[in-house]
Amino acid sequence: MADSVSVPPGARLIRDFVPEQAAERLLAAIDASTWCADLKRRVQHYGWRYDYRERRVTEEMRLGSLPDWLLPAAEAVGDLPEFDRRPDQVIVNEYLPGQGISAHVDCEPCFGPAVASLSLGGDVEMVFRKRSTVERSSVILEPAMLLILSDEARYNWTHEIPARKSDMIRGMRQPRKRRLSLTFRTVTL
Ligand SMILES: O=C(O)CCC(=O)C(=O)O
Repeated sequence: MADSVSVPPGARLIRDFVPEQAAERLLAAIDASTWCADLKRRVQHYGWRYDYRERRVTEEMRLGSLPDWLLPAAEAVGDLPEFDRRPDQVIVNEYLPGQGISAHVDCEPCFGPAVASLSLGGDVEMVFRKRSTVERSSVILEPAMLLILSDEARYNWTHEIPARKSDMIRGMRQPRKRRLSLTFRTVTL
């Protein structure tokens, strides 16, 4: 159940991080790009490829600069106090109803001390669990909302999106819609 905004220490939410037109431009650019379908959900990697199985990024995995259409959002993320520079790696995740992402902490040696996720499309519940305890919290991620994970939330809590077809939102069970997330990271090699 996730009716209240409850995020772990070190996590921060920014509503309306991108204006509607910018969100539409991002969606159009993503939908015009090539998807990788190796996982249960489709993804696009920019800047650097990430190896999910080995949990690593190496020099050979550099893809190049971020595309122009990602730069305004990457600049804005890089200007946040949690970030020490502009992100140079972005993974776009597509979640269709019933799809999610299992509990994880973003690769610690691969990426810098802050990661951010911009939501587009439908609402979804994200669940946080404190490692080695039973503490849990959750939040509904809304379109155009940016979630930033730093400090405790980045290292001591897992985050996940349960793979289901609906979520409880403001007391009502709501069917999921297609959701996209753009996840911004700094590669630390
Ligand atoms: O979809 C999201 O907002 C989070 C994605 C995520 O946790 C990841 O790509 O590692």
